[in-house]
Amino acid sequence: MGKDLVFDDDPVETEEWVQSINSVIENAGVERAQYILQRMSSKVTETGAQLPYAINTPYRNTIPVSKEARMPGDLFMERGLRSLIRWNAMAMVMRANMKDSTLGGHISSFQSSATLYDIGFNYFFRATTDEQQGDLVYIQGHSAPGIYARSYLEGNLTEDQLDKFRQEVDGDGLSSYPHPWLMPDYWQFPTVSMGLGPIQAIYQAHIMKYLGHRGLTDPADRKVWCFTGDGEMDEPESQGAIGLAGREKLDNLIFVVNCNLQRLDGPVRGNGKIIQELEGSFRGAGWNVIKVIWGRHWDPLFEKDKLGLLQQRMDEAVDGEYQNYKSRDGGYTRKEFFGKYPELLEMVEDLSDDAIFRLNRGGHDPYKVYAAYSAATRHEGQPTVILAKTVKGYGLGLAGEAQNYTHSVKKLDLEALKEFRDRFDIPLPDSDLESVPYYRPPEDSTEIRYMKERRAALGGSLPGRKSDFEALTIPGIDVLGALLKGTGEREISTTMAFVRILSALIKDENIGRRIVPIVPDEARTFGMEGMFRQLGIYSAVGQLYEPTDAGQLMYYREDQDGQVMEEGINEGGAFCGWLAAATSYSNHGVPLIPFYIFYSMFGFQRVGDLCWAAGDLQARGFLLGGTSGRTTLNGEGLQHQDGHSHILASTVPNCVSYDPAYAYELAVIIHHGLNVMYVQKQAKYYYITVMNENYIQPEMPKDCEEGIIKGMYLLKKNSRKNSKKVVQLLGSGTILRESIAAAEILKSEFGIEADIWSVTSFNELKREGDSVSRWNMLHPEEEPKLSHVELCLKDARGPVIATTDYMKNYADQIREFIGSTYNVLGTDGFGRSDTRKQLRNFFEVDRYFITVSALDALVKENVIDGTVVKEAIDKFGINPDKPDPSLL
Ligand SMILES: Cc1ncc(C[n+]2csc(CCOP(=O)(O)OP(=O)(O)O)c2C)c(N)n1
Ligand SMILES: [Mg+2]
Repeated sequence: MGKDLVFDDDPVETEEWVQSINSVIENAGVERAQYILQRMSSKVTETGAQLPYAINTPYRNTIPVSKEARMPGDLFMERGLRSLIRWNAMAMVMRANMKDSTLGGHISSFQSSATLYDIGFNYFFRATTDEQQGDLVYIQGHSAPGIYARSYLEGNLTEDQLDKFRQEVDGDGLSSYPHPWLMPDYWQFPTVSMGLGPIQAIYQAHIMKYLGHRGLTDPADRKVWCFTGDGEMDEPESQGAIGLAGREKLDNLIFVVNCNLQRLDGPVRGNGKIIQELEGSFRGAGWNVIKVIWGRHWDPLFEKDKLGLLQQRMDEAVDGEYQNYKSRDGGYTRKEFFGKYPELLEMVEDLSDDAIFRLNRGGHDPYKVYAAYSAATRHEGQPTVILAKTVKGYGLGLAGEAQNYTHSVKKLDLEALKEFRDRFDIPLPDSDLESVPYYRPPEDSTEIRYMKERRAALGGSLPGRKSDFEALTIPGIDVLGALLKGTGEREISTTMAFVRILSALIKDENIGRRIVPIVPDEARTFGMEGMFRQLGIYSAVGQLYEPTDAGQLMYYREDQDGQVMEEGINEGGAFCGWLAAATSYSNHGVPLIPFYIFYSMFGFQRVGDLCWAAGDLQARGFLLGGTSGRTTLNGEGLQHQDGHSHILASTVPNCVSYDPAYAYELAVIIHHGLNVMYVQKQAKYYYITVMNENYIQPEMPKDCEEGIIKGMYLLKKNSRKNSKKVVQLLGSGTILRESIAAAEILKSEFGIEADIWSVTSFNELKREGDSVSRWNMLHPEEEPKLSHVELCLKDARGPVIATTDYMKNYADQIREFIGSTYNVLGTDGFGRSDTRKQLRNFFEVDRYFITVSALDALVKENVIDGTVVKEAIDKFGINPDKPDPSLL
């Protein structure tokens, strides 16, 4: 690294160099100066030296005063309105906690970002109207009170509603954080799980470009704004996809990082500088970086800083010290910051301690923020990140401005309230303060009119979400007719069946173009490479090279209007691409049908929190968990074999999940899902597992569609009337085939008849069953209803044995609805690599274990004697002391 700038052993020589570059700037312009510096730095790097500011610029604003776009509005009016927003935001949190101190809420985060939002709302964020598609704004989750407070002033929320902050159970309360599920006409994006906002915003911008390139929308200069905290930037999701944004040149994307230098517990980078660190990361990823560090009160001091000493002091102070300057007072800052160099002390000798304290940070200066936003919205060819320095708990003064505990402040005592009121000129007398009332100027006041005019000029109020969309025309199931007929002698997997379904749907004239196939570098795994040439892989720049397989039928074709989204090895990102496409009906008014196919092990397990957010977002689309099943994907071993994704899928209330065994089941489910989501417009999304095991796909039996959708249907009735030795075998996924084989063994070896049920979804059976039980409990005097499982098994006899390639819990969920002995076989424990046959024996889900379990169930029901079980165990060569696979 270069020498510390403080120790200059030849200031005269340094000054000569500085003067030379100054004269180049004056005579030939900045670009020429840049060129010369580039040549010089290139020369120096020949020696192997690392240049100090290769990626970072000094700790000052990126936009020089001379280049700042001028904010056109009324500074004082806006400050007044902002102060009211600050007050009301604080009041709503306090009032909720006065009612019940467990309700919680945050005051300090919004106080630090009030100006950042205000400038956006006053000048930049456009709403959707008949004429324009609005901007999409991801709001920092715990700044929600400030957004509600603005809506209140704009007249879109009432005081009653503000008083129901965080009290949602009885109706129109306001949700704690942005949740479209709970406020579907208001919030667009759930952001409060740190990191999910940034990664979603990046893919939102990506999909916006995709839609534009494919001619499905005209994105014009629509923007995606993402507000995030500096602490939040530590989440891998926050920065994990910034490379994609740079590479894809997403100039429709603007990040605003609220750098208040603090997170929940304390400083984000006490010993360093978060802004400099983020500058390096984002610039390295190809972003346009705009630092907004200092407010305009510093400008005259910079003017005086001929020697660069002020800059040097700014560069050397660390964030922990910057936090101290704001947590204490101007006298402290004079001594500790300026006091380090006598020249700097002299520079501020005319300033009072108060004036020093008021030397503002960039993120609190409307002019500086406006200039940054203006530059960001005009910047082409790169995404922009604005790194705005602020103070956490700005204005809280006594109550904890810039203190380490600031994040958790939920109330102000009377003294602090008075101080806050005075600082922001809120027209409330002392006598009113105790109850912390809201304050809204009269409807016809100049303030309210000003505020409304600003929004009217931008198309109306925000936030606002559109729930409705024009239903799609879904073709009849006959387009999937080939899948319903079975494959004759040919053995194929359900994955292959899925690819056929997808190909058939893509050919449909109504919905074909709206289908978005998404893969995370796994298309070949799923046999989808044919789509590369047929549909093209989306690339914003087309294809700048000839692919090595150009001569082949299924070559790797990239295209600007390619339909397939090949997102690389990035399940989180690919999922967010799916999410953006799955919510396009709301954000673009264009319903899309995204199919995201991935290794099922790397879905819910990997990006579960995003799957939860997808429910909140009311995403519509299909997730396909490929190569699923703990024993069906065999050779890949422990980290690949999924025996639990269905259990995780069941935790998302509006995710409908299926584990089909046969191609026709898959076809029926997908076709039904299309109708549910895009015709009936139910807010659901689908998770379906598909397998890589090849077998003959049979023709669809008659009248089973309803059962397939409900989760269970009778595949084959083998039991005869009056026979006593009968069992019911339930199987799902490929393991259904083991149940079928077990039925044959039971019949031929033990004279036992087994009816076979294909269970397409234990999750759906459980949901429906619970809902029926609940109804029965609450309607004790009415005829009890029967769940689907009960209805199916009403006339069936004998014990029930369920087997799946998932954990036992998956099938065990329906125990309550089974009237007889219920044995469950599943694949609990860590997977390992081996043949399918070996694995199914290891996990005890093969035909022999199903047979043993069926016999055991008949013993429990006193139909046969225990010796028969022993006989079977011996016959199948099962070691009764075999270790328990769930413990290995
Ligand atoms: C994934 C996740 N982890 C933890 C939290 C809890 N949490 C909420 S806000 C916060 C601190 C946020 O700090 P920062 O991002 O700097 O935002 P600021 O409030 O300072 O603007 C934390 C840890 C969360 N909401 N999500
Ligand atoms: Mg912070």
